[in-house]
Amino acid sequence: MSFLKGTVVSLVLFTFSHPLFADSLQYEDVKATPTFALAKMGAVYGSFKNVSDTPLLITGLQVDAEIAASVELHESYIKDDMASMKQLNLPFTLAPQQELVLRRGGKHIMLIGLQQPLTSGMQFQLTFSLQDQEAITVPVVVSEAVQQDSAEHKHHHH
Ligand SMILES: [Cu+2]
Repeated sequence: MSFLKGTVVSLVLFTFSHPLFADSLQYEDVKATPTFALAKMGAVYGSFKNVSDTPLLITGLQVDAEIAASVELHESYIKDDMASMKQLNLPFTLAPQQELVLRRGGKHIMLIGLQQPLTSGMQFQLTFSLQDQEAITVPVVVSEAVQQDSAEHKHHHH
């Protein structure tokens, strides 16, 4: 009955990504960078916007155990000409209409304890736990084409 099983799985995924939840958190360009074979960490970039009228609290981040052991929100910074990064504590609050842009050299989502290298074209799910709301599962594609922390950062505003 593998056909039936497949159907159930797709229904579950559909439920989690139902447009209903896009009412509060919208996302775009969610991508992870490819890693080298023995990498233990990977980064996810993209844009996340609270399009609701109330603050949105991101209380947790999860990824498939087959992808990585844990997920953290990080911020890169330069100190004494050295690039470094720190973990940002959750919950992370997005004010109404506030956008969280994750990009190289800035805030990013860190996958820690990679179980396998991330290769171009791979896809996986990242789950955002939200206070007082259903969790949102966001599809992530592994791609070289991630947002750069540069002036020509081309994000379309409406
Ligand atoms: Cu990091």
